[in-house]
This record gives sequence, structure tokens and C-alpha cells, in this order.
Amino acid sequence: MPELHEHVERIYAEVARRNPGEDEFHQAVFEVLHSLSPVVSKHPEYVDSAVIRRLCEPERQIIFRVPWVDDDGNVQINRGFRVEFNSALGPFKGGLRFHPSVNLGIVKFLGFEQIFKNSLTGMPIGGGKGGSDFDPKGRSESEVMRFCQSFMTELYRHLGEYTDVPAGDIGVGTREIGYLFGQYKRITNRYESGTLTGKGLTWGGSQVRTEATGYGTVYFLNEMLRAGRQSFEGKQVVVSGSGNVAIYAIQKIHQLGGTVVACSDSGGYVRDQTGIDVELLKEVKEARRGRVSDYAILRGDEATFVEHGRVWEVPCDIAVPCATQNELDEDDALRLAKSGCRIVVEGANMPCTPKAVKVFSESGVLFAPGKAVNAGGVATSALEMQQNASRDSWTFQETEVRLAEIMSRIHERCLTTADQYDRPGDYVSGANIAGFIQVADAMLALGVI
Ligand code: NDP
Ligand code: 2IT
Repeated sequence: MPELHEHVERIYAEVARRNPGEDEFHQAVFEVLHSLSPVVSKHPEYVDSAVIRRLCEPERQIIFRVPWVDDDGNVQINRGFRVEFNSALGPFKGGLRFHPSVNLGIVKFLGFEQIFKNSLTGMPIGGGKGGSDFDPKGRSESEVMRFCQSFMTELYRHLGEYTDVPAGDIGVGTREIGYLFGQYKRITNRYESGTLTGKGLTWGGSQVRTEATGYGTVYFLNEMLRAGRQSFEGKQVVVSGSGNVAIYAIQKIHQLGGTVVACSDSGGYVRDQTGIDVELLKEVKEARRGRVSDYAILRGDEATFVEHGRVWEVPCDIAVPCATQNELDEDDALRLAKSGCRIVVEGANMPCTPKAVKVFSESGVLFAPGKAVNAGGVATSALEMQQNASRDSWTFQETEVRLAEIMSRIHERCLTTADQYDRPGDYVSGANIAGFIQVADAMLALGVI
């Protein structure tokens, strides 16, 4: 890796010092700052106006108590977060994550990434993220509802279609968005559709939002293959996770002619050499809220479940991590490269560790980062906001065409920008620099705020 420019090195040291213990946030900042070294050399105006330093400090951080009563009558206390990171391009926009691992550092890393991702979509949305350390696993329907209502009872005052617009992420899907929206509507006495995205189709949601992150990931991958004069035909793919992003990535890969031979959850992975049966996977994960081990049982002889196994053991041509941050480490990367994997794209946010990314670059594995690859989810959220604002709703086909166009534009922007900064084919630099410049120029125009 080339050296950090002196200015960004100082900023990184300041971020590390002022945000102690927030390892994932440091990791995300380091990666972006690293890409920005050549930009700073060319554009002193970003140094003079402290744009990068301001970008690293959230505009507002909200932490709140979420008390609720479980089915046994016990009072439970969780912690809620919303980090409103940057609103230079539009209202804060980004998902809510409900998972026991959620803490301020995780929410800040996700919010920071979201700034550049949202900028790359070319749509008028700023960056933010939120969530809670609430664990929905094993909770009843009414416990999830009571939790969501308590969470929104505090958060509602910070939201609004012109202010901050949450959506889903890990542990938050249409069901949770429904309870959150219901409570927002009740407290405010306003049917403000544009305040949350990922809504159901009968109450203000957009076609394709459910599929958007997975589909968009595969559209981006398809652009990478096309740029290398290849296609999905005959390609074996491993996808990690089996949640919203993974399921629709698998579905689109199959539609385009590839074969997904394995997927996973936190209990292990399932290998299915003839290709994951996505309808069965949807039934198990979406309808029954089950595990991939249940999928393996129902699928019969075709499938093998490897308890606590690492899915990256399965040889493949393409790997698509779609579960969580830092789920693919240096050893996994070495194993993938050795088994013949040629392309890795991040469906999840920051799933590959920095050492894994280094292995990819040294072994000629083409790599593309989450903030470009998985931007189709938030882009379709912006399309949902557009439909809400005009009280319109578009067909599935129309919406999917727009998503495909957006992904193709993001891909193009990454490559063009990488070329401009003498890093041809480097999707990480391309995404970070292109995302940064648009936000930075808006921040310059808006003055020191
Ligand atoms: P889901 O909750 O639908 O699914 C998450 C999947 O990842 C599950 O299979 C889950 O397994 C697995 N997983 C989650 N945390 C862990 C962990 N700590 N260790 C092992 N496995 C884990 O979430 P999504 O599919 O929505 O999100 C997946 C990733 O994609 C996240 O990084 C998210 O930030 C990112 N993303 C999501 C977008 C969206 O629109 N939903 C948009 C852009 C990015 P288990 O059930 O066993 O926990
Ligand atoms: O990480 C992400 O981009 C998301 N979880 C989706 C955010 C959104 O507002 O749709």
C-alpha cells in the first residue's frame, strides 16, 4: 500500500484518539483516508476547509434507552442508537440494525460508509445509520412489536422525510419497519410515508426494495464480468449469509446463469452442488424464520450442512460475502485464492478484513467494495422516497430497470475515477474517491457548518 498523505495521517490519528475502542469505525475511516491521499495532493481546498476532518465527525449522535416488557412480564432494557453522520447531499439516510453485537462503534462505521455509498448512487441522500443491541432471535411477534414501538417512541422526534429516513439492515425487515412506521404514524398523527423506507407494498413501499440489495449486487458483478468479457455461464459462486441480501443475490445469480453452490448463517454452511434451491431457502428463512440446517434437512441428499464450518472452504470462481463485517479474513482469502476464486464482491458492509483485501490484490483476485456493490438497496430506498413524494407507484419492471441503470452507472463511475487517479481497475479507490468528491464539493458550497 502507498503511504498515507501527511494530512490524512494526522486526521486518522485524531479519529483513533477521539473515538477510543471503536475498532470497526477506525477500520472504515482508515480505508477511505487511504484512498484519499492522491485527492488531497491534487486539491488543497479540501485541506484548507477541513472537509475531511469534518466528514469524520458525525453531525449528531443519539443514544437512548429502550425499555420494554417481555412475554413473561419482565422489564427488558436495550440501547438504541442513531448516528446522523452527514447531510450535505440530502436527509440522513441509512438502515437500522437489530443485533446483540450493535454498539456505537459499529453504528459509526456503518454510518460513515453510508455517506460515500449514498453519494455514489447519485441520489439526494445524506448518510446515517442506527440500531439497537436488541436480539430478535427467539422473540415472539408481540415482543418484537413492543420493542419496535418503544424504540420509535424515542426516535420519532429525530426523523422526517426532510431530516432523517431510516430503513432495514440486519434483523430489520418489512415486519419491523411496519411496527416502526405504525408507531411513528400514531405518535405524530401524520401518514408521512417518506419517513421510513422498506415499507410493505400496500402501505407505501416500493416494488423491488426487498430484492434490491441482492439484485443490485449481482448487477454490479455482472458489469465487472462484462468489463472482463466474461459472463455468469458455468461460474460456481459461494454466497455467505442467508438473509435478505443473500437470498436475492442467489436468485439473480441463478437468473443470469451462474450456480450458487453454498450459503450460510451463524450456525454453519450448507453446500448444494447442483445449486441452492432459492424457493426452498426463502420458505425456510422468510416464512419459517428457520436456519440453513433446516434447509439442508428439507433438501435431502443434494445438500450437506457443515455445522460451524467456514463457507469459504467451498471452492468457487466468485465469492459474495453477504452476512456481516469482517466475516472473511486473511486465511479465508488465501484459501479462496488458492482454490481458484477470481472475483470477490461485498454484498455486506465491510465483510472482508483489510488483510483479506490485501491478499486479493496481491493474488490478482478482482475485488469490489460494499459501498459500491450493495448501493442498490439504498438507491431503491431513494426511489421509494421519490414515489412517496409524488404519491405514485411504479411497476416492478420499471423499478428494476432503474436499479440496473443505477448499478451500471456506479460501476462506470468507479472505473473512470480510478483511471483519473492512476489506479486503473482499483474499485476501492474509485468508489471512495468518487463518493468523497461529490460530498466534499457540497460541503464546500454549504460553508463551515
Ligand atoms: P439479515 O438479517 O436479513 O441477514 C443477515 C445474515 O447474515 C443472516 O444469515 C445471519 O445469520 C448472518 N449474520 C449476521 N450477523 C452475523 C454474525 N455476527 N456472524 C455470522 N453470521 C451473521 O440482514 P441483511 O441480509 O439485510 O444484511 C446482510 C449484510 O448486508 C449486512 O452487512 C448489512 O449491513 C448489509 N446490507 C444490507 C442492506 C439491506 O438492504 N438489507 C443494504 C446494504 C447492505 P444468523 O441468522 O444466524 O444471524
Ligand atoms: O447498508 C445499507 O445501505 C442499508 N442497510 C440500506 C439503507 C437504506 O436506507 O435503504
